[in-house]
Order: sequence, then C-alpha cells, then structure tokens
Amino acid sequence: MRILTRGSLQRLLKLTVVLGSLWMVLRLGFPEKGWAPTYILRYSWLEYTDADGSPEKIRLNVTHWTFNRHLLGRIPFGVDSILFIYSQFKLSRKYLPFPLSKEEEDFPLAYSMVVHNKVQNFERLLRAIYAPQNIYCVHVDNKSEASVFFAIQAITSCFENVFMVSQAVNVVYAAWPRVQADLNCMADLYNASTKWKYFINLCGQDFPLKTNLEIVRKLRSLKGANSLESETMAGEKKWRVSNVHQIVDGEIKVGIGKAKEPPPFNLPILSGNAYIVVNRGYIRSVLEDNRVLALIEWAKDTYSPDEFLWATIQRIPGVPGSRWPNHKYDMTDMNAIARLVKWQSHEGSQGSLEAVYPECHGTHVRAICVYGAGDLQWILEQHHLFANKFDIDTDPIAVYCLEKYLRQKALADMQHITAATDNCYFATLMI
Ligand SMILES: *C1O[C@H](CO)[C@@H](O)[C@H](O)[C@H]1NC(C)=O
Ligand SMILES: *[C@@H]1O[C@H](CO)[C@@H](O)[C@H](O)[C@H]1NC(C)=O
Ligand SMILES: *[C@@H]1O[C@H](CO)[C@@H](O)[C@H](O)[C@H]1NC(C)=O
Repeated sequence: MRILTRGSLQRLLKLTVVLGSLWMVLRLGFPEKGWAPTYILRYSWLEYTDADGSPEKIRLNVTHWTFNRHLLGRIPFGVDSILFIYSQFKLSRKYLPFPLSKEEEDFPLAYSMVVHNKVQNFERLLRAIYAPQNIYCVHVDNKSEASVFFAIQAITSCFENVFMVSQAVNVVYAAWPRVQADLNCMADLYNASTKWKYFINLCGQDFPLKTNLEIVRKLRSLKGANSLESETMAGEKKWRVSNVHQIVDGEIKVGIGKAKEPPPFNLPILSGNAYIVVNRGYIRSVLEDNRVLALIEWAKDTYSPDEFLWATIQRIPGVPGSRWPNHKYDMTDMNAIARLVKWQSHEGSQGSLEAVYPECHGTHVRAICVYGAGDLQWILEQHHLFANKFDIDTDPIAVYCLEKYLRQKALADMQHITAATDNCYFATLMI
C-alpha cells in the first residue's frame, strides 16, 4: 500500500503553504504600530467589489435560500449543512462578522424594519446597517405575498440578532395598522434586550447615509435627547384628527359627520412623520406611560396617525428625551436627524431662496423623490442618519455607490481607530 501518491504529496504541499500563510498572518497581526499591512490581509475581504453582484443575482440567491428553508422539514439535510448554507450567505454577502470598534460595541442600537415587498431592497438595507451588537425586528406586512414573507424569513434566520415580529398586521396606507406594526416591533425589541440605547425605525425604501460608527457618535452627541420632526399642526391637517375614520375594504375612509372627542389629558397634537430616532426611555413610555396609552387608544380612528403620534409623544413632559411643548421648541424634518425626504413641492433650482433643496435627479413617487445617483453628493452633505426613498429597480446605481462608499468608510475608520488605540480588542475578537 503506497501512502504517499503524487496527488497526496501535492495536497500536503498545498496544506503547508496554507498553514504557512496563516502563520504569517497571525505573526504579522496586531503590530504595535503600522497597521496597514495587517489590515489589508485581514479585512480587505469585507470591502464590496464589482464581483459581489447585482440585484438580479441577489434575487436568484434569495430564492435559493428560501427554497432550502422551505424544504427544511422534509429533506434530510444535516444540521451542519444547513448551518453551512446560512453562514455562507452571511459570508458571501459580506455581513460584518464583528463590531468594528469598542465604541460601537458599547452602544448597541435597536431597529424596527417595516417592509411589504422588494426583498432585494430589504436585503441591501439590512446589509448596510447590520452589526452583530445591534438588534433588528422585521415586520413583513401580513398581506404580503408568501414568497416575500418566506424570503425575508429565510434571511432573518441567518442571524441571531435579526428576528421577525411576533405579531404581523395588515398594513393600510395612512391608517392605524402602520403604527401598530412599529408598536409590535417596539415591544419585541424592548423585551428582547435591555442593552440597546437608541431605537430607529425604517421602511424598505430607506438607506443609511452614515456608517454605524458615525450613527453611534451622532446619537451619543444627542446626550439622551430624541431627534424627530415635531411641529405645530397646520390648520389644513386638523381634519385628520377631528373626524372619526375607519378601514373599509383595506382603505381608510372618513366617517361622515362623526366628530372625535378632544385628545386625552388635553394633549396638544403635533405634526411630524413616521420615522424617529428615540432613546430607550421614550420606548418605555410608549409601552407603559398611561398618558401615552390613552393617546394611542384615542388615535386609532384618526387619519395618518403615524404623522402625529410620535411627534405628540415627543412633546409630553416627562417622556425621556422629549422637548417642552411650547412651539419655540418645534423641530422640522430638516433639523431632526431621523430622516431626509425630498418633497417635490419643496424642490427648486439651486440658489433659489424659496426652495428647501435642489431638484430631484431621480423620479417621483407620491410627490417624494426616489433618489438617482445625481442626488448622492447633496444627500451625503446632510446630517440625517437615513434618507428615503431609494429603489434599486428605479436606480440601482444610487444604492450601489452609497453602500460601497459606506463600507469603505467603515473599514477605513476602523483602521484609524485601531491604529490609534486598542489592538488587544481586535485580538480578542479574532480568537
Ligand atoms: C447563488 O448561490 C448559489 C449557491 O451558493 C451559487 O451556486 C450561485 O452561483 C449563486 N447565483 C449567482 C447568480 O451568483
Ligand atoms: C393575517 O392574514 C390572515 C389571512 O389573510 C388573516 O386571517 C388574519 O386575520 C391576518 N392577521 C392580522 C393581524 O391582520
Ligand atoms: C417578554 O418576554 C417574556 C419571555 O422572555 C414573555 O414571557 C413576556 O410575555 C414578554 N413580554 C412582552 C411584553 O412581550
């Protein structure tokens, strides 16, 4: 019996080379100074490259995962091969495998993501905001197509810190269930972990403008305050909260001649939008404060409660991170950091004092700009953490450029931090 064939010798040689390189990497790792060569060896694989894939590829592959997940019960896959498939997904899509800094690890965030279609948009968004120290609750509209539900469930099942909401509702545009979807995620997130510091809610067409580190630093600089639009309600919007509404055949309708009672505790109703950046104490108030619970009951038959409920809670004295109700403390959407949205009616030519922002370079959906690549430079100059709307079907380049830019920035910032401070931290992570 010959033990050493030509083939096995070659394999042995290869193994030696691999082990040798590994040893080099380990030996080179974490020098006192001059981080660059180590960085290139260790982390350049986390950069996005042109080979990573277009939306079409993702669609195929998401289907692929769904398929596997779907058959889980029936096909005798070993647990190991399932785990392998899942970790392959994280690996090939380059989800960050560890916190990029101690600062970020010590400041975990909680995300609520409310989606109903466009799985690729969702996956690109999740990948852009994903960090293992954060937690993510995903609400898929109860009436979404089964394929959307299963694809998203398959993606979430790859991560311990990403989960599907415990109770999904039928979301109706401009009606109460849109708020209920976020409320259900808030309750799940609040219950799932006591560690997170801030809550951020998103929809499938949002995209970050900042890296996780930049988000953490902005939030820390708020010193416990919340940041969301909260302004005096314009007269022409008052009908929304002074008439009883109901959902008929999946659409919200105003009940003729049915006036609403004034709000509980005579709370002043303020105007804002659905997207907020709030601390953990605000979420506790939403779930437990009797004034808020009464307001929630009262708001259930109003029109577009998402556009006043959070803004109103933000001005209730005693709610953590809130602002005094006096209108001098009003905050516009441009001053809050929660969300950048370009409304068509506020666009204008550059230099025009009437205009709030330059014209949209993409297309408009419901009078809101869906960004094109030409919008990127301007939106990156803004202080907001997230912008809306992006759509990789309409303009894949905008998301593509943005995600690549953010990943490069995240890795470069990590390199600087680690070069300056604590190499031991990364040594611990890698072992
Ligand atoms: C999707 O993933 C499968 C399994 O890893 C792979 O074989 C296939 O090439 C991928 N599809 C595309 C289009 O990259
Ligand atoms: C979810 O959808 C199912 C089937 O369409 C329906 O029976 C159920 O009531 C819905 N659940 C909620 C909370 O809307
Ligand atoms: C929180 O989770 C526990 C189990 O971990 C459960 O018993 C409890 O009902 C949950 N509370 C809420 C408000 O969801």
